[in-house]
Amino acid sequence: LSRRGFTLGATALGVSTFNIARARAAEFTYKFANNLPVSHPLNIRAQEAAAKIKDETKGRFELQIFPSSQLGSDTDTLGQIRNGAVDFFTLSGLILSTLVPSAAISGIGFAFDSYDTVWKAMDGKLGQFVRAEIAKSRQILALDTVWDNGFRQTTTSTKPIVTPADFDGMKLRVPPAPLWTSMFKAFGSAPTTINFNETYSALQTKVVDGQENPLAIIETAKLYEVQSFCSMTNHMWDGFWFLANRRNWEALPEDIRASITKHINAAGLAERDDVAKLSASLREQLTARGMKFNDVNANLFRDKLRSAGFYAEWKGKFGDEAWSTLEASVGKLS
Ligand code: X2X
Repeated sequence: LSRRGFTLGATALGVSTFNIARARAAEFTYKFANNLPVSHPLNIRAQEAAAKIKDETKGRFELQIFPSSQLGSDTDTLGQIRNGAVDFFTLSGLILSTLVPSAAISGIGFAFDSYDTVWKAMDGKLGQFVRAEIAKSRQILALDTVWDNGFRQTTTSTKPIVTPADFDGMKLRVPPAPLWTSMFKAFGSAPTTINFNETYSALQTKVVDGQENPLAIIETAKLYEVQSFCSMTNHMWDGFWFLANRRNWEALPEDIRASITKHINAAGLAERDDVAKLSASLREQLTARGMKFNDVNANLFRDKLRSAGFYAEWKGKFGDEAWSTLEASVGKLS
């Protein structure tokens, strides 16, 4: 790790055109990559945390934030956090499951009926279980606070999803993770995996007719510009693990690690509140932008998953330990 020398060298070459802030180089400059727009609460709270950490470490540590998949798609960035080219990365447990299979467990369809149940599980035994599995990878580790993405809703450019039959044959974008593809096949749709950074253009060019994401993303990523209907399917909860490259994390002095841990975890809790507030208020705002909303009977969709064998299949894939840890938090699932 020659990051320290590199940073000082780069600044020394900057001479007088650089502003004063740049003139005092941080001892450690670490990269945090994520897939969300700067206006999403995840980036707003991460920026606040970065400022607090810089302050508390007296400028020794600088967290450089790269929003909007600037360093690559989620699939690319997962490679970069593993090899240390990226230091921090927020990633859905479902996409992380391509490296740590049990990390997808929180995405089982209709597992959580409320945020209360989500945070009891993710801040409790289920979260501990997955965090330990992530640590076994040796390459990456997860900080304590899981950040919120939200309960996912379905948008389309063609027609609302009212009953499961409306999914029949529909071309939908899903994120690159086996659980997503499996779930949307079970609903009867024709899912295509597309990374988030290519989702807007896939919708715009009608490569796919729809997608599913929480309201905070539909708003901040401006998906309402290319989608007409929003069906409140609430088919799964999704959150972000705040991942660190282990080698780079362990290269930091203890006091800097403590400062990052404190401020990032607190920022994650604040972000949860922000997203919960947005998910309560955005329906009105997105309606004003022209989206047509409808509610669904979730039982019909859960029954469809059940009769397609979705729960039985994934119970077998995750195995008894993961499945019973989930059921201990949310009740019997299948
Ligand atoms: O890719 C998505 O749809 C997103 C932004 O919700 C995730 O990161 C899983």
